[in-house]
Amino acid sequence: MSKTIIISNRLPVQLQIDKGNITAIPSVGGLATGMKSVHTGGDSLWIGWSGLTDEEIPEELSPDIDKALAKHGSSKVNLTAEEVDGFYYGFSNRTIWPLFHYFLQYSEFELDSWNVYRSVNQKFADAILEEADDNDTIWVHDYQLMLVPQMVREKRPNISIGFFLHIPFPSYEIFRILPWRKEILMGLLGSDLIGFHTYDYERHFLSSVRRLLGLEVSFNEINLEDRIIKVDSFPMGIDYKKFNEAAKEHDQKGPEQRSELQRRLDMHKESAPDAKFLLSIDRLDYSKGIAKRLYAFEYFLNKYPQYKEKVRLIILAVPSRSNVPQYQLLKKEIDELVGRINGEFSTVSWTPIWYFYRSMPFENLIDLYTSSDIAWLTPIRDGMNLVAKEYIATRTDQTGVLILSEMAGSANEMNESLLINPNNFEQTADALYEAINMPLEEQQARNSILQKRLERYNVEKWANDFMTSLQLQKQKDHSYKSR
Ligand code: ADQ
Repeated sequence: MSKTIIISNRLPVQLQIDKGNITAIPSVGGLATGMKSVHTGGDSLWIGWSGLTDEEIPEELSPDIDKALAKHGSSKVNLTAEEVDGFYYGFSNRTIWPLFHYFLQYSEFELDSWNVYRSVNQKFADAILEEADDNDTIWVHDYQLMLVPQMVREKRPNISIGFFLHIPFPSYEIFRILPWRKEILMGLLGSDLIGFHTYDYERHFLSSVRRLLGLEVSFNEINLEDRIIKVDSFPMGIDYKKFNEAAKEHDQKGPEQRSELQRRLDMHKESAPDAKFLLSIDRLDYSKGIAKRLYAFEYFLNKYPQYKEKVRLIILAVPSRSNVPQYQLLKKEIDELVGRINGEFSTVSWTPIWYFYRSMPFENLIDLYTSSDIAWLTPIRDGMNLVAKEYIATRTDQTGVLILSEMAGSANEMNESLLINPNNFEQTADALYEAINMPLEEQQARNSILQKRLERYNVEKWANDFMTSLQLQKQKDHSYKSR
């Protein structure tokens, strides 16, 4: 029987070792959340890093860890602290992440971390090669593993390999800056199918292939030696049912079943029924535009002072990559901005910003989504942005307004939201004004269209479309070769 091997930097579970006890907790983040519904059957294996370095895993516990992971259909790639440093914090998050999100000034080009990236990609490829049979299907995920497809292809010329990039693929003018641009392209071209969230990313990639490698590209197919590689866009959806049903259950909870957070939110609603909750949820990342959002909020309060004491901004920022200096600086900047704005505008009965710097359990995410009148998401660049989709899915009475940056991949499918340019504070402040004053019927009309679309193009459909396209591509490639 053939199997599917999913491969990503992190496994869908996170390990914690406490006094010899091993616990596995589900990971936070777009990919883990999205693939959960795909990786459920017994015929798939997920290979990735466990989140603990070799130094952190006591040797005697290693077999128990393997067993705990096997229960989740997972297998770990072992990485030393030095490898994690060069591969993950280094090349992935100090070179590729900023460059692909157009933050050129943050992008570092270190030969040493490139070398570690290459050798760690080889480790992942070796882990696949150990498990894979020729008729298996390999699905490689994301920017940390862009060399893996070619490394696997070298040893298994006929195996089926798909690659999906979860972040933007930048325009040729940006991508060409990378010293190892050809190696990255060749790494990706080991795949049979390369998927992106949007048509624009697909177009940028094809243009780089044409201009940097001089390869023949016809429509969305690339000819490389004796293979045809297909490039396509697959906008990732969410587990719509899970969010929608959780929100319905939430609606039915009596006061005693409500969480502490929900009770507090209710109390504030009761004391000021006209006040609006604005919500923003992101990993603490410069690409998410949290600082700009705070400046825009300050601008809004100055431009529309009648909304003082009438709006409250809830910021939920999930700690992320805190070993990378840019992220530490950003944390400091946001802490200071929140402090300054609250200091400037607070009254005895009103604090304009509630700021949580932590990960929250699913139940509390639902509390926040369902209690917020407006979701305000302003990434400077974002591959997709699933939070926007999750917010809409939880609006069971179809009220609520989504204000979304046009730089998020999801903006392409969410035209019924209020789309803004996050660098334009005037426009953003006006969108907030419009959202606060939008009639209920208009909110419902917009959200009912959005909900239908999200329900149809859910994450399961995304994964199935990708897998079907990969199979078709493989068949096409076989018949091309046997011509
Ligand atoms: P991320 O940058 O992590 O993903 P996003 O798509 O918004 O961004 O996904 C975040 C996920 O984490 C959401 O499912 C959300 O519910 C969850 N989450 C956020 N805050 C949380 C909190 N405080 N506690 C618990 N859970 C929280 C990357 C790309 C995106 C792309 C995804 C999927 O950067 O552009 O959409 O991959 O491809």
